[in-house]
Amino acid sequence: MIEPQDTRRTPVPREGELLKNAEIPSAVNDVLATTPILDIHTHLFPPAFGKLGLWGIDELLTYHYLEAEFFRSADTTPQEYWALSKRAQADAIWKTLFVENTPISEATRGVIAVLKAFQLPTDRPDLAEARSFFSAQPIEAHVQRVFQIAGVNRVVMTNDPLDPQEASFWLRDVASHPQFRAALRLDRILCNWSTHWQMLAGQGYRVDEQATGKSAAEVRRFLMDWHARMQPVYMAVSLSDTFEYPEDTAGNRLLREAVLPACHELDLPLSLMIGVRRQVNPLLRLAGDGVGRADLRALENLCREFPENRFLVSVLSRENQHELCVYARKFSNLMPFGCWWFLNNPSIVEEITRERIEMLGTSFVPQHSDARVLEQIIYKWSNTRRTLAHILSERYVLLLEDGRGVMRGDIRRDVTRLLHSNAQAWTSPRAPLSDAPTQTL
Ligand code: HDL
Ligand code: ZN
Repeated sequence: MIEPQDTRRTPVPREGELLKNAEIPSAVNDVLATTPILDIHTHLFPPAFGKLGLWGIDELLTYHYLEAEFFRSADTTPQEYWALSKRAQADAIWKTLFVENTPISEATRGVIAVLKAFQLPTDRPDLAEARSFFSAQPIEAHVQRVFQIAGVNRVVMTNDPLDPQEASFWLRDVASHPQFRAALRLDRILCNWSTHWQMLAGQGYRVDEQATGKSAAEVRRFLMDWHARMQPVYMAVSLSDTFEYPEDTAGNRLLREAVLPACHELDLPLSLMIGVRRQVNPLLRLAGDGVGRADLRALENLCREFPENRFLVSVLSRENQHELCVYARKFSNLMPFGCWWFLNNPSIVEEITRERIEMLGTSFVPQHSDARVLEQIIYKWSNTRRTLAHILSERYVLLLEDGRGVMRGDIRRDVTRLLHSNAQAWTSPRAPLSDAPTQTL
C-alpha cells in the first residue's frame, strides 16, 4: 500500500538518501517530470518540410483516430466527409465528438489536454478562438514551446524515400533540424515491391519485378544512397499480421540480402512493427487499418539468423505482447518498444508495461508517441508519465518490502534508461574502435 507523502512539511530527500515508503510516489513523479524524453517513433516533420509537418487545431481534430470515432457518432458518410474541406471536417468532428458528446475517449481527451496546455478554452461550441491562437504562432518558436511543454528533447521521424513529395525535400538537400532525426522507412520496398520496383528502376537502380539478379545489390546501393542523404538512426518497416520468415517472397529476399546486410554495415537497427491488417475498411482511408495477431516465430527466426543485427520491435496485437517479452529475454539483439497505435490506451499500456518490467527490468523502451501532429506529443507523453508513475512507485515499494532500499538516484537512473538512454543507445552509432567522439542522437 502506498501512502501519499505530504511534501509541504517534509524536505525533499537528496539523490543519495534512502526513501521512505511515503516519499516514493513524489520522488517518482519529480523524476518523471524532469527526465527529457527521446521519442523513438513519430510521423512528425520539422518546419523545413513545409506542409508535411502537421500542427494546429484543424490537424489535431482530423487525426485518423478521431475520424474513426467520428464515423461512429455522426450521420455523415465517409464519402460526404472526404468531400469536405479540412476546416469543415474539423468543425464536424468538434461538433460531434466534443459538443454533442463528451470527449472521454483517449484521442478526444488528448485534444482537450492540448487546448488546456495553451490555456485555451476547452468547452466552446466552435473553433474560432483555437484557430486564431494557432494561426498566430510562428512555427519554429511553436515547435520549441511544444517540445518544452511535452518534456521531449528529440523525436525520430518516419521518412519514405519513395514518397515523391517527401523525396523532393531530401533531393533539394533540406536543412536538418537537431531535434528531428530520420528513420528510413521501407514499406514500399519490403511490402509492396511489385508496385514500387519501377520507381527504383526509374532512378537508375538495376532491379527487376522478381527482385532477382542484381536487384538485391542495387537495393543495397539505394539504401546506402539514402543513408547518406537522411543520416537515419534506424531503418524501419511495418509488417502485416501474416508476415512469415523465412518465406520465398521478393520482400523477404530483399530483407535478407539487402536490408539486413546494409543495417549491419551501417550499424543501424532495423525496426519491425508487426501486426497491421492494412485497409480492413478502405472507405476510412488512413483510419481503415486494423490489427491481427502475428506469428512471432518469424521474429524468433530473424533474431537467431542475424545475431549481429539489432531489431527494434513493436507488435500491434495485445495477444502478442507477452511472447514479445519472452523473446526479448532470449535475444539481447531484440529491443521491444512502445505500446503501438490501438494499444496506446492506459488500460492496455498498464498491462504491457507491468509485464515488461516484471520480465525485463528497465531494459526496454516503454513508449513512443507515434504522433502525426506536433502538439500530440504533449498529451501522449503526459499520459505515459501518468501511467508509468504509479507502476514504478508500486515496484519500488515492493522492492522496499522485499528488503532493498531505494534512493532518488536509483529512480533517476531507471527513468532515464526507460525514457531516454535505451533509445539513445540503440539509435546512435556504437562506440568505434578508435576513441573518436561519435555523433549522438
Ligand atoms: O505504420 C505506422 O507507423 C503506424 O503508426 C501508422 O502510421 C498508423 O496509421 C498510426 O498512425 N498509428 O498510430
Ligand atoms: Zn507510426
